[in-house]
Amino acid sequence: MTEDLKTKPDRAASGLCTTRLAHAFLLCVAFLMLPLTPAVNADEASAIASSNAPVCDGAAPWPTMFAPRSAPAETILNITWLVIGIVGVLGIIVMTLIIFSIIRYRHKEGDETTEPPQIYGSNPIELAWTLLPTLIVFVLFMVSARGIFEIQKETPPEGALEVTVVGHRWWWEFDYPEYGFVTANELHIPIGDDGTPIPTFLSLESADVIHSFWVPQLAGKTDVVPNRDKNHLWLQPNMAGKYLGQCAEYCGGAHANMLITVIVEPESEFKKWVAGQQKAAVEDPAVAKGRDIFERTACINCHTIRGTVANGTFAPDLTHFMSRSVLGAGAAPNNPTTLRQWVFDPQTIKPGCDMPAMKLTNEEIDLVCQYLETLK
Ligand code: HEC
Ligand SMILES: [Cu+2]
Repeated sequence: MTEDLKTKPDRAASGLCTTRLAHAFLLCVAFLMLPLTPAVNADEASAIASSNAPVCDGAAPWPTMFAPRSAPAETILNITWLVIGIVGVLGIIVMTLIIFSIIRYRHKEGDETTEPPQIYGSNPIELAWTLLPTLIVFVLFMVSARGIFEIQKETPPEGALEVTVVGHRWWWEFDYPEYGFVTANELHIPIGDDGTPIPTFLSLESADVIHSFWVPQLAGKTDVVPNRDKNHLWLQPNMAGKYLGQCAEYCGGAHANMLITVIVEPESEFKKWVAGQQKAAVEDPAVAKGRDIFERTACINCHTIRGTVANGTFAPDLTHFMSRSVLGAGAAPNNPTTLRQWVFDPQTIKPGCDMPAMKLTNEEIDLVCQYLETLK
């Protein structure tokens, strides 16, 4: 049998050799495209930043990694394009060869008895298509490794703002140790008034299960893991804006409503925001009744309002609750209607969340809401 076939290698050799050669040739082309991928460096990032005054809003209407506005996110996108480019070209080559082979070598009328020629390897070609893919994998490995070294920083960059992020089921706590306050769900970070990028260094931990902090326009995903050393993430936005993110690790019932809002704002505005957050809660005598109800109810076991008896840490700090644009980690916009609905029964806005309906009377709800609305 084999003898038979070996005697007629002509057609096979010519046909398959051309495809193999074509394969090898196209791999070379793909490989040569590698240097065309732009390298990333900090100068470029700041050049982009200074050409875009921070007043312009860099935020996309939905979370996307294809419109990076921060140094680490740019690095990630560049690597992504490189990988997509290489596997795309390889995919096209493979599909073309498959389609070509299907058509060219399909069964022919009157050819029932002969077996197709059996080919045995050619050393140079075997070598080529072993070495080239190895080389491509090596290049991808090196580029990714360089990216990882660039992105991962265990210590804060020079002049960075430091914030501790604590993932909770199902909301985010943001601690600003330098400034001595805690807030939730809306992270404020600065960019220079003239657009110069300012780094922010996040330390991430969890109060319960594994969550993942992901604001795709600003940086890659970083898991927050309970009972373990903190993970770190560094951001260096080059455009102001309100960026959206999402918990990216399934963490239970209300996971889909565990959103992140990052407000990148000019340093002068950021400083004003910080000063506002540092103050104790507003004490407006006009809403004393509502505050009374709040302070006599279990609210204070879960929530903190600085300057009152409420010092719970299980739930979001409400000291300056009205300075946030979102309610329940982005489950709803924060306005008097949604707030009233929330205090009546949070489960109607964020099913599965860890705040129970507090069973207050309508009058009590109105008074508590009037109080909460003064917490600017
Ligand atoms: C058993 C603990 C618990 C009690 C009691 C409780 N809450 Fe909450 N509350 C939570 C949790 C947990 C959240 C966060 C829910 C989420 O986003 O998943 C929350 C969220 C809120 C929010 C939205 C905060 C934000 O930044 O989005 C408000 C407002 C609020 N609670 C008001 C109240 C009031 C008023 C009371 C008392 C009438 C009360 N809570 C009682 C646990 C509690
Ligand atoms: Cu989560």
